[in-house]
Amino acid sequence: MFTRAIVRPPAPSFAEGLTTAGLGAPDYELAIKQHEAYCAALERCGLALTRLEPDQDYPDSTFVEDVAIVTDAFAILTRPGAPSRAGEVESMQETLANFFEKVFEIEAPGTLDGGDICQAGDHFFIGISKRTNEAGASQLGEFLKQSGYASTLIDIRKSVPGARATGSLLHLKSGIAYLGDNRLVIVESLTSQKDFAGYNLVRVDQAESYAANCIRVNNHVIIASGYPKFAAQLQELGYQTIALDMSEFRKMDGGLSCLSLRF
Ligand code: CIR
Repeated sequence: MFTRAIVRPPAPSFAEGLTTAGLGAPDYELAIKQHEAYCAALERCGLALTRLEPDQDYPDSTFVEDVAIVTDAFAILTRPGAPSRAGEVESMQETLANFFEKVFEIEAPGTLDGGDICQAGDHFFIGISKRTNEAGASQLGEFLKQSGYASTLIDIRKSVPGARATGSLLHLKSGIAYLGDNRLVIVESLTSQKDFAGYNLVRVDQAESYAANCIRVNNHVIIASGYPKFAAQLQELGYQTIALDMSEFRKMDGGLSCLSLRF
């Protein structure tokens, strides 16, 4: 069960952040409304929120998930792969110190974005991507091992033989989400990865790939609205879902998991 989450509303500079989506500039007022709805959904799931101040200097800083990994035992400050996001770590360090006795750090030459890290029970999948390199992944793997967690690297830069190229995924969690109960939500392009073979897979229709970035929060799964097939799949499996409009965050390559650190 999660009890807390850290969030940061977008700043007025939000539209100046990094994006490859090609969906146009986000509407700031609408992004704020969507972020408020996101916070309300987390509270409905029973979480107490720590709301950080918007940070005008860092347009991508609303995507707090990328700057830290939080586990039951400790937190890790990342070293974001995008230079424009490096400075987001400092204020997160102060925040995490309020909640965690042990806060480790990824160090140069390692780079790592939290969006590439997917915890599935005692196992962590670490995506190697445009943002997370081998050095960052191996530092994280060591921290995890010391605390009794296993980890596997998943290279999302290469296409898997026989599968569609995964090159369009920004982060590993753009393509997978762990729901608990050995169940993994997964985009088509990753289904043939042998590392996921032992899981019950909820395959996301290719036309609904964005929906794969969902979050299980206690008794609910929070999903992006507008993906009816996926919503039906989850409901059929017995999950209670909360659907949120993510349009403005999608324009900046962001999804549901990116907007909070949950612990
Ligand atoms: C970026 O490119 O860093 C942001 N515009 C989007 C980050 C999304 N984060 C995530 O998927 N964990």
